[in-house]
This record gives sequence, C-alpha cells and structure tokens, in this order.
Amino acid sequence: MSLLIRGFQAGKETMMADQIIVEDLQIYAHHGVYLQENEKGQNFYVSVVLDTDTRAAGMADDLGLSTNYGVVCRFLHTFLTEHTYKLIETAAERASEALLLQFPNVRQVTMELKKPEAPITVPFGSVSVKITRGWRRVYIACGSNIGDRKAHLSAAVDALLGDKKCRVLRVSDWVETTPYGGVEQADYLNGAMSIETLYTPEELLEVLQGIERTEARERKERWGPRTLDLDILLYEGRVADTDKLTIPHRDMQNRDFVLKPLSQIAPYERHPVLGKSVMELLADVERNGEKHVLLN
Ligand code: A4P
Ligand code: MG
Repeated sequence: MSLLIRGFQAGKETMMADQIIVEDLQIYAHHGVYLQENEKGQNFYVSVVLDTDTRAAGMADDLGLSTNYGVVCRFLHTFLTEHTYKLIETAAERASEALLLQFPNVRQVTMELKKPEAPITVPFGSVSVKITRGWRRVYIACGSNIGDRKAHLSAAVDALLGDKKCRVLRVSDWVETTPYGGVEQADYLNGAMSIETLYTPEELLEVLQGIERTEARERKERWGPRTLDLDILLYEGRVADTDKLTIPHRDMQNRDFVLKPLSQIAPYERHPVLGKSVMELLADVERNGEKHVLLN
C-alpha cells in the first residue's frame, strides 16, 4: 500500500477552472526604492485572480467550503501594510506566496500590483507588475544503497514534510532493486513520491540537493553508490533542458526501479515528451528493457 499523506484526489485540480476575483483593492502602504516613499507612503491597488474549486461551496451554499474573499482582502491589506519592500516585484512575490500558504484551497494566484502614484517624471496612467504563482505537482524518484537505506529515504520524506513550500501527497512503497548502470555496488532501495510545491524546478533541485547533503551524500562516481539520490522526474507537465536540469528526467523511461514505484502512486500521469502514461512506460520497459526490480 502506498502512503496517502494528505487528502488528495487524482485529477481534481486539473479539472477545475473556477476563479475568485478581487479587483483594485486599495491599500495605503510604503513600498518603494526612495526613502520618501517608505516614510510617507502612497496608494497601491491590488487585483488577484484565485484559481480554486467553488463547486462544493456553490452546491451547498456554504461559505465554509469556499475561500472567503473578505478574509483574502483583509489578509492582503495586513500583509502589504505590515511589510515594506523596495520593489513592487518583491511585494507581489511575497504577498502571493503568503496567500498561497494561508489559503489551502487556492491552487494558483495571479496578482497585479498597481502603483499609480509612483515617482515618475513624465505623465502616466499607472505602473504595475503582474505575476502568476501556484502549487505545482512534482514526482520525485528516491534511491539509496549505502547504510540504513530506509532511514535515508524516510529522512527525505520527513525533510519535505517539514518544508512549508512543499506538500507531500503520496509516497510509494520502497522496492528492492539491483544496481543499474554497470557499476558494481550494493542493491538499492528505491521509491517515488508526489508532492505539490511552490518552488521553481531550479529551486526544488537545490532543496533536494540540500537534503542529499544532510544525508551525507558524496558525489564521486557517476551511477555509483549513494546514501541518497533524489531526482525530479516530472514537474507539472513541463519540459526543460538546461545545464543543471533536464525535465522530464532524461532516463526515467529506461528504469523499472523508477517506473514501478511511480506507477503505484501515479499510473496515469503522462510523460509530456513521450506521450505515454507511467503504466505504459513501465509495460514497455518490463517487456523490452533491463529488469532491476526484485520481487518481494
Ligand atoms: N540533473 C539534471 N536533471 C536532473 C533531474 N531531473 N533531477 C543534474 C535531478 N538532477 C538532475 O546528478 C548529477 C546532476 O544531474 C545534478 O547536479 C543535476 O544538476 P547527481 O545526483 O549529482 O549525480 P549522478 O549520480 O552522477 O547522476 P544521477 O543522474 O543522479 O544518477 P542516476 O542516473 O540517477 O544514477 N540503480 C538502481 N537500482 N537504483 C538507483 O536508484 N541510481 C543510480 C544513479 C545508478 N544506479 C541505480 C540507481
Ligand atoms: Mg541525482
């Protein structure tokens, strides 16, 4: 049995397209690069579009099942008056994050922060920044073949459970596997987990590498033994290839020790490049690929 950590229904978030919208909430605050702006203050206008699911509240006519826009407005007012930032970029960034952390049913927020009294020496209507931030679904592969393997994998789960910018959704069983990649080494314990996160892919990679370091991971040999390896498999259907990061993980389709645990928690999730579900990829590798998962 895989572990269900938070209430979660597959596909729930992707099926909804409901929004709660607040326009031009007036807030007198002190954001600005110039000292005079910080001291005297000026009017800001905040608009937010909250992506959420209003179905249950709408059917039951029950505010308790929705996100109270009055409370959202007061929250934004308090946040943007109690903090002072130089940039409206920062004010929008921090306010969006605080909002996403405070209101669990809001999956994504688009925030526009207008500053119509900004100190600009030519006539203008308004200046603003507009950003979109939200919880992103990510699948992570975990592996260990040194020391107390189970403890290293559990430490990774605990670290993400303790990170407020991550919500751990599901953790697969740990499976015993033989080493892949041609390096002679001990058997691995592998698993997969699904999380939602406010981190960008690059930020998440850094967080995961920090957890690896905490578990005394040393980077010595490619495909060599390790106390803990945490790889990003899929990130919200995105495709990226930079010096630091390839998403989807470039070799996941060839690894039964990745696909088997992943299929336990996300059988229908699709690989955005190959267009196949995790279950289909696993069937392919079980038919034609290397076999590393040991039967319990
Ligand atoms: N990187 C690029 N894309 C990603 C991504 N999607 N997720 C970069 C994580 N990292 C990504 O990784 C090297 C660099 O890959 C990172 O700095 C990051 O910028 P690493 O973990 O530091 O080093 P590595 O061990 O050389 O590479 P990697 O890719 O993690 O190793 P593998 O390919 O995962 O192989 N056999 C079994 N049965 N089970 C295993 O878990 N694992 C390995 C490790 C070998 N054999 C195994 C297992
Ligand atoms: Mg790695």
